[in-house]
Amino acid sequence: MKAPQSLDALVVGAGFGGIYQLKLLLDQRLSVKVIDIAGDVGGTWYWNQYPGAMSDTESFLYRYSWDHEDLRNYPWNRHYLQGPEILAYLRHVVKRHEMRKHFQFNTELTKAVWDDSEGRWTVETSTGDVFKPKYLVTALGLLSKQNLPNIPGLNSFKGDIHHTARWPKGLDLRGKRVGVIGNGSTGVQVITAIAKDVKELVCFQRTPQYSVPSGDREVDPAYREDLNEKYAEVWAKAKESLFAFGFEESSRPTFSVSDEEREKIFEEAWQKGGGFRFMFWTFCDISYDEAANKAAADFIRRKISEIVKDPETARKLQPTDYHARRPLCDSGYYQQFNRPNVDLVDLKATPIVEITPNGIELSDGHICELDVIVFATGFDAVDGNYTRVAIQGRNGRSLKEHWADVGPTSYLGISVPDFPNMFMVLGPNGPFTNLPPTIETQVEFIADLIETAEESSTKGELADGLVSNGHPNGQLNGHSNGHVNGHNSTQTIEKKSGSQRVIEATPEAEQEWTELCDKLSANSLFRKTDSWIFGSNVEGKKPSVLFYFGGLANYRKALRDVVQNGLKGFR
Ligand code: FAD
Ligand code: NA7
Repeated sequence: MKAPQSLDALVVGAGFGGIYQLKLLLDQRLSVKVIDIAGDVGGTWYWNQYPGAMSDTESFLYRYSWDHEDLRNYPWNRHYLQGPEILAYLRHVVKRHEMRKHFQFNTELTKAVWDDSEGRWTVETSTGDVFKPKYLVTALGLLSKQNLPNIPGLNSFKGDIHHTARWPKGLDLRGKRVGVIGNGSTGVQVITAIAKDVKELVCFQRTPQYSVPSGDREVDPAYREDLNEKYAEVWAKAKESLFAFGFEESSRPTFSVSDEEREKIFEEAWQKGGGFRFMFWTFCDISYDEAANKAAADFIRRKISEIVKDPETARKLQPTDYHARRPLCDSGYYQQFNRPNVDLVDLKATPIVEITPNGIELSDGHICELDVIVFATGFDAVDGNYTRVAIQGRNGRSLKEHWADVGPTSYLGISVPDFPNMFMVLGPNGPFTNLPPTIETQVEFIADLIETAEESSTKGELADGLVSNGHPNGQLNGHSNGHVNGHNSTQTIEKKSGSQRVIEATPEAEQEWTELCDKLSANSLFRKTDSWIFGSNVEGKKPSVLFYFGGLANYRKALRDVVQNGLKGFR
């Protein structure tokens, strides 16, 4: 084992979250390192290099808001960003802010143990490096641990098998017989991208999904100029909305308008494009009212039957359950099924029996002969990356044990009692939104917590408020909202022997937050529909509440409330 390296903070994960956390902690002049299993920065976009990988958040909000100059000058030419463009953007940010030397790649956190007497974490890694940080920030990503179903015969296949989240560079599928298992957001993207190039494409679909056009198109220079003028306002508005997708969420119930008007509104959303827009800009009740949901679902089903020429294929592609999974959008998904080289297998009618050396055998005895099998089968989302490694808090109790009975819990999606000075970015029960604005919100809050602990440690007294020092990025210090200065803070940060202070959520705060998240999702049709959003996509995983459904604006209000009330809920 190598000699332990002492650090102020260790950040794990080099995606959107880890990069910004590094930036803010360096600004505080702390000694910080970021480690990642990956070979470079990028997180999601380093791993997901499959053809068609695209963010379906519009380009102007799938980036950082804090570098105002870069926000206006960095080029993007289309309304949506392709995976490689996002990767290039994140590399650019790291270079522009001279952060590269602080990253260590090809390094996995395998174990982290809290030591109460030292007031530090001991972090072990796959490279044998040992780090001893005061603060451990885990930005492990909520969609990053792959879900690879254990289908009998998997290892017998003579061709190539790839999961979309581990796509090999330069893989050429031209002229190949390709099978894609899965038709979520990823499956829809990869199928749409490769259909025209491969010899044969067999799409193995278990549950049909609702998808609407993305509306991707080139950006008009006048649009960009206008946006550049208003960028600050646009971001402020997004952060004070529910989902932060850059449109105003509707407050109009589905049946408050006539049938004709409703059809017109759905059609307008279909033409504009965007899955979240279709669900939340049109009407306010699609996600929780059964009749409203059916109206939206019927509209999309009609569109599918108009687009897909073969009526039997169209029938198979039409979902029958609620439109209540992560809303999808595409660049011509249903159209691909009009190609003569594209076939659809309905796995509910003919399930996979096994993978054979030459392909996939179905329950009716038919073998689909294939050269390549693509698993677009998603992720063990949210807590998957946390329970896979050994993170031990006080008394040697692991996070996995802490979450064993009730499911993954936290306070604010950030902190867990008995895991002191550990802060999660996008941990369980954080907001369900377009993610960069939520990531920024959490990263800034975490930076402010650490700054407070540091200040109080050096001064030997409590800082005069979590964010009262004019932190240039502090989202809660009045920089972006002007409301909170934290001067009434009477926070109770534990003082360790020596001068190190320790912050963690209280058990009561964790319980209250968990109950709130449970309550907020209780009436949602999303909860009644199996998907990764409630942890019901992975075999053997217990479904549970994994998100705060109150929206980003309310989440930010909750954080301000924490600050104004003396770090309420933290010990
Ligand atoms: P990630 O980008 O996932 O980075 C986490 C990093 O942690 C990874 O690099 C991983 O290797 C590393 N890591 C994990 N465990 C360890 C460990 N034990 N040791 C060392 N390193 C570790 N979100 C949106 O808001 N809009 C979209 O349109 C959108 N599209 C998406 C499309 C795809 C295909 C996928 C997979 C996700 C999409 N997302 C989207 C979600 C996306 O994950 C987030 O937007 C964002 O990239 C998350 O950033 P992050 O830094 O939190 O995590
Ligand atoms: P998703 O949305 O979880 O989709 C996974 C797909 O894989 C879905 O169609 C699943 O069918 C299918 N699947 C999973 N396991 C199997 C097995 N064993 N057999 C057949 N089919 C299977 O993951 P994505 O990667 O598409 O998207 C995840 C998020 O990443 C997305 O929401 C964006 O935010 C980015 P099922 O529906 O379970 O019947």
